[in-house]
Amino acid sequence: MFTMSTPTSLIRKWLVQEIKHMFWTVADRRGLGARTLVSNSRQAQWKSLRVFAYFSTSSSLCAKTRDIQKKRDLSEKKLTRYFVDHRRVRLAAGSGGKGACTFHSEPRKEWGGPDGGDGGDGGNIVVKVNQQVKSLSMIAPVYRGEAGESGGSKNCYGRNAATTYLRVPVGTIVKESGKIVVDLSRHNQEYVAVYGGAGGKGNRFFLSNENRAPVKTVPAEQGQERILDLELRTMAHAGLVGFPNAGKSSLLRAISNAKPAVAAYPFTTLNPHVGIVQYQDHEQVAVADIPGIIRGAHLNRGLGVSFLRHIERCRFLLFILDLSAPEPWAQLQDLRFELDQYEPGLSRRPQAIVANKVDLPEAQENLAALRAHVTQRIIPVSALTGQNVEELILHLRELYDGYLQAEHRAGAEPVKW
Ligand SMILES: Nc1nc2c(ncn2[C@@H]2O[C@H](COP(=O)(O)OP(=O)(O)OP(=O)(O)O)[C@@H](O)[C@H]2O)c(=O)[nH]1
Ligand SMILES: [Mg+2]
Repeated sequence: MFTMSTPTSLIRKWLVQEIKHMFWTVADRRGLGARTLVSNSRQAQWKSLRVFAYFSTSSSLCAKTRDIQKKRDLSEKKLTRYFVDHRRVRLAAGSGGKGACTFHSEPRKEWGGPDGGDGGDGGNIVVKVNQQVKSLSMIAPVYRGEAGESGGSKNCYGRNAATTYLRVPVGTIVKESGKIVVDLSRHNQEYVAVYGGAGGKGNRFFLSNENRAPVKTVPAEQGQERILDLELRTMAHAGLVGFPNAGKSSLLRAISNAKPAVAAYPFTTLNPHVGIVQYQDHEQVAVADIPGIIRGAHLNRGLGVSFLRHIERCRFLLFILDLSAPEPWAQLQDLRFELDQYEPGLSRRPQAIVANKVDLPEAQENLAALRAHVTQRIIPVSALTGQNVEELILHLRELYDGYLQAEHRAGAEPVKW
């Protein structure tokens, strides 16, 4: 007898058959015959497991593909393409929306009066700090803010335009005509660079007892325009300064997790690198490694002194001297001279003198000569073998603690990582 449930059961049957058919087709395409699934032999059981491996994501057979692939480090040359520390931008904020001039009219209300709404304000352009951003390479040369919406009839006001954000790294300085306008040194800090134009007024705005049918509107304002220079000055507590090949990058590798390139030729480092030195009490000291400086760098010899802008913010300096070179004290004098040429007084910041490559045979003699010429404390280390690096790390902490105390005394908030 024909019952009501027959069509439903037929559809269910048909669906089950279709799914089975699809399953066997996939298994066959993968080269695994359907026989392998129904056979009782041990080998066939193993093969059937392999079939299920295609559909199971938790199987141990899939584990190999689940490994997170580590990105390869960028070479120093490629990094220069991505690391941009200066950009000139033209900013034009959005103009306001027009005010409307309309009159209300409907059956039995022919003289409904003025009902033109105001226009919306133009969008501002805001420079905002984001600590995820590491360079100014994503900054375009021109930015235009959104325009405000025009007003409409029936007292409809135009919408205000959204703000345009320029995301910049921590430590960006905004300059206009060579003068510093703002120093953006905190995460999420904002600077409204240009203001959008105010929206125009519709004729409803001018309705008064004296004038019941105004036709006057106020035109919208244009947005502000400015040309600004964005300059990145790397933020770190300590800066490594030294001649090329002195071992700055090797030392940063030895004391932190940073991996700047190390090689036996001068000017290996072309971009600043920041490494973090971790202490047991969870304090962290940021150390910046910059390209090497040579005698006459302020006359644009070598890579010049423009890189010194990256250690301008550093609270203390580490002078790295190469003990394998004769007269290492001459390196110290040259470095101090070049720093002062860039910014007078820069070489008098709290500092430590680090004599590197103490593992080399000629180093002991040069170290004794250096001690005879320099009265300040000298920390002999070997970045290659790790010899005496602890003393440097402890001294770095002393300098950091001194910086914290000085900031607290001045009532300022110290920069922390
Ligand atoms: N024997 C010895 N060699 C070292 C030591 N530290 C660095 N070197 C070697 O010195 C060479 C230069 O080292 P880098 O760390 O690239 O020097 P750098 O100061 O960063 O050089 P630039 O980036 O060119 O300014 C490399 O061949 C290092 O292996 C050390 O303590 N002992
Ligand atoms: Mg280097």
